[in-house]
Amino acid sequence: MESAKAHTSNKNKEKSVQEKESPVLNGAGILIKTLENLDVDTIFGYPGGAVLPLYDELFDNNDINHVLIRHEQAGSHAADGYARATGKPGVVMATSGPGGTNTVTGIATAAMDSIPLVVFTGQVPKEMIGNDAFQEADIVGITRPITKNNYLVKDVDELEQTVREAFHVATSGRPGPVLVDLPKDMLQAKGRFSGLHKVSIPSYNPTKKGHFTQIQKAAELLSEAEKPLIYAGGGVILGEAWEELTALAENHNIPVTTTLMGLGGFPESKPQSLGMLGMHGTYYANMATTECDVLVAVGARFDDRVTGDLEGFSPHSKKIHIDIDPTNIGKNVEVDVPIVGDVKHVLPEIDKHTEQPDTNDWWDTINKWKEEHPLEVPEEDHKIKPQQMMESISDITNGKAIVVTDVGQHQMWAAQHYTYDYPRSFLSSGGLGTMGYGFPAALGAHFGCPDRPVVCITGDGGFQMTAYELATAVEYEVPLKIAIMNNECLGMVRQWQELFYDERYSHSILKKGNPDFVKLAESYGAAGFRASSKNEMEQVLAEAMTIDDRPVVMDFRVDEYENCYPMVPSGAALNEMVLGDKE
Ligand SMILES: Cc1ncc(C[n+]2csc(CCOP(=O)(O)OP(=O)(O)O)c2C)c(N)n1
Repeated sequence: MESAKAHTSNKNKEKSVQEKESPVLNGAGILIKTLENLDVDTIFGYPGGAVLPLYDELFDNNDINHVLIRHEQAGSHAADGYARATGKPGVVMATSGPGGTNTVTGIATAAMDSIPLVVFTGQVPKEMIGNDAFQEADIVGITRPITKNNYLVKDVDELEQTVREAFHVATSGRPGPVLVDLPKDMLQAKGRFSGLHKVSIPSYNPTKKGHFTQIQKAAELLSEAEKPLIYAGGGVILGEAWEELTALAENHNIPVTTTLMGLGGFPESKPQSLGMLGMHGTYYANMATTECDVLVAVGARFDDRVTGDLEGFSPHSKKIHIDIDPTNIGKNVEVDVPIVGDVKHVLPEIDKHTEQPDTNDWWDTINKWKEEHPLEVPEEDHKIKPQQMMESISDITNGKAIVVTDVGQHQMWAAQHYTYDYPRSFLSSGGLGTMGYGFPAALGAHFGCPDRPVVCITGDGGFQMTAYELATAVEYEVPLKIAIMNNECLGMVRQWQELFYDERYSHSILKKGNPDFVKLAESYGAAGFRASSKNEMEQVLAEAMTIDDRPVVMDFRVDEYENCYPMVPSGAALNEMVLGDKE
């Protein structure tokens, strides 16, 4: 056995070896080295006084690509788009005060959709905190409710470990945003970079394996089901469980409906796919949810846009809920079989123990619903119909693009009328519903996946919230395709005002104030096109696809009175859908 003395001397030796090998750097240097060590390849950031030491480190750094965005809100959305497209955490850098507060909408957006972000903010020097110093904001306090965790690093010797912990927390369990606040004097102080990878947080240990008895109960319920349905959410994509989900559905011929966040988690070309459920879900997905006898919720959270009126939500079913976050289970809807665990581990276990349920009659019913009420695409040429626009984009990209949307009617048409066969291909702000998200998130998706075509579907309202990022897209020669569904109004607001407020269009018409989007694009050095008919639109799309050295803005003039259906009115049950204007 090693004596206490020998142990101490070994430890001292280890320490001195480590000290010899670990370089003395300032805090800024330690942070950048740690990021390199964690394989961070891209940062979306904007400089300012408090983070100047960091920007000085970045000046001659060739390993990390710093993308100079034009507004920190856009930076946080870009990092979010990068994270959703790649599965890696998105990284943001902003200065103290307004830099930090500008990231707040992006952090809240990421928190609602469980997206891993690590946001670094500058802070005033430690002794000035609390003095209302120039550009001081309590960003840790401000972001506490919208981050998974956040830190104020006071001691340079704790910086490296804190950064490693921040990445670990952001990416493990149910992912989410983490913020690290960095006082300027700490960034200037000297310390050592160890390069040691270990992170251990005893109080934080997400459960991965589901409980065996619960898995057996779920498999039994599924085996005996006559009308089973899988309801798959964003957790399938976050947990990289798309293959496991496809295997379960195909092996037992179980229909699958996905949430907005889950689109692409199950290939929509497969016969088991019912498309999206919820407020603008397909008729057959919503009917199947209402009529099923066993509902398997996989990485989904029974969000109100999915359930409609809770009283009428899937009233006849036994419910199985698989989620890595125990606080999600039983929150909105009572379930019969809760399974806390990683969907990637749990799904194959359920698959293994499930016997083939008899679903022939169930499929007859579903196929009848599909025939009776498919998603409709109006055929017209003198005006562009939004549904046509999405089908044309789906065709021209062979369903292989990363589609990034803003929020509104176009978001729902983009969800309905593009065939999502691949994960990480539909990026949208689901939980927070953040207008202005789409374009910068699409930029971020491009930086994460430069070889995949990225198409941003946006509204004339939402695009104007972050259109200034055209500067970034032009500077970095990003060949992003931006398709504006231009209905000259805040379409989703107008639709609700038409249907529920007696057509009193209060402050939702944009006509006069809209810019000339073609000239706007050209003024930044981007390409700009306009189309007003289906034929013109298809020509513009074909030309846009050939441009590979700059962004393309396409101003598609769509029918301003088109409404997005099916629609479950707020407060109604899922099967109480309005199917069209004629009703
Ligand atoms: C930041 C923000 N402000 C307001 C809203 C409320 N809102 C939801 S949809 C919508 C209209 C969006 O209009 P547009 O971008 O033109 O898209 P369209 O609905 O016409 O497709 C509004 C104002 C929001 N979601 N986000």
